[in-house]
Amino acid sequence: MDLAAGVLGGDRLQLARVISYIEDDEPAGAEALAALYAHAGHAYRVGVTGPPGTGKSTLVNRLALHLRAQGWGEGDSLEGERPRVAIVAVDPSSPFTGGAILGDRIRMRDLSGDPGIFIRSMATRGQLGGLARTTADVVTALDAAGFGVVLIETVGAGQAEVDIAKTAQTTIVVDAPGLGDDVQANKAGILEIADIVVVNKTDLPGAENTLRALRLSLEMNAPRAAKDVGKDELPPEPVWSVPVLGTVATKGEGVPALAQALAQHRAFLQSSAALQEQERAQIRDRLERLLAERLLARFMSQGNELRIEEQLDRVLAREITPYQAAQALLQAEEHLSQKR
Ligand SMILES: Nc1nc2c(ncn2[C@@H]2O[C@H](COP(=O)(O)OP(=O)(O)OP(=O)(O)O)[C@@H](O)[C@H]2O)c(=O)[nH]1
Ligand SMILES: [Mg+2]
Repeated sequence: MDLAAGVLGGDRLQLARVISYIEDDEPAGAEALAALYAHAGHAYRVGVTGPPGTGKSTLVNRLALHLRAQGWGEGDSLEGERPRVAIVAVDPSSPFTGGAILGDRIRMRDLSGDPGIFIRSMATRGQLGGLARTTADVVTALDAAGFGVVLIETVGAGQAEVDIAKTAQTTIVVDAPGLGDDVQANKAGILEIADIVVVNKTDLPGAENTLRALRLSLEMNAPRAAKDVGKDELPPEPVWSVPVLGTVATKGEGVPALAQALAQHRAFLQSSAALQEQERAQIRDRLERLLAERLLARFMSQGNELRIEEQLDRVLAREITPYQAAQALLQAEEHLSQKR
């Protein structure tokens, strides 16, 4: 049984199996990935993130339905294309309960039966760093399986979301009115990763305020405007100005406009060199993480566990700083490897 061939041939069961192997860190997962990697790189990867409960799952659900039924919308190069859509819901905050699971059930009801849609939800197993890596691998498998769009939903507003968003080409940050200042997306700093901002639940009171506040913070943090670029310099790079869109996901309102904004952002990426640069930066980031992980694992396996404990004791006693401890450990390691 060749798993990779099954995935490439459109076998959903084999695809689900490969994803499970990837999640469980089974060698069969790595083996399938190695065979699938060359076939990936065609999907449009879209991250959807934001504070809990803002309606991300509902929105993703509607967006998937819209793309399947109507495609991207008018006025762009992607017009008429009705992509197959894969949804990956990642829930770093709550392994057992929470929105990903609930959202999944709603999706099952609305989206099941369409072979052009594939849904997978993933809960935390182990570290968040591991989750970001697993997500990237799952997305690769879906990409190789021929899904034209992969929507990656993450809950929350922390580093895990930022890391997972690094897998995406376009990142949508979903906010909602009435969350209170402490959870508002702009306060949490995730606006920085947004290519498109959505204020969902605009049927609720306070929507206008939220829209206005977000537009204002984006304006203040906007990259230098074209007018600031010196006249003698090279022509200015095209600048993407982040749109702030209102939606009512439960009714599908604003979803066509969101699909169009996505198509526009993708066209923007393709027209500039941004897409290739982004791809290279994302792969570099992954490579460095893997290297760091493996170097640390190797370091640990060479009997350094005890030495680390010793250094830890000294740092705890404030005899040395963590920097000095790391330095001492590296020196001991170099000394040993010279003797080996
Ligand atoms: N009034 C209103 N309610 C909405 C809208 N969109 C979603 N909801 C409701 O908001 C609640 C949360 O929706 P979800 O789609 O699960 O939100 P989420 O952001 O995926 O939630 P987590 O994954 O738990 O962070 C549900 O009860 C939805 O029915 C909307 O546009 N207006
Ligand atoms: Mg959700």
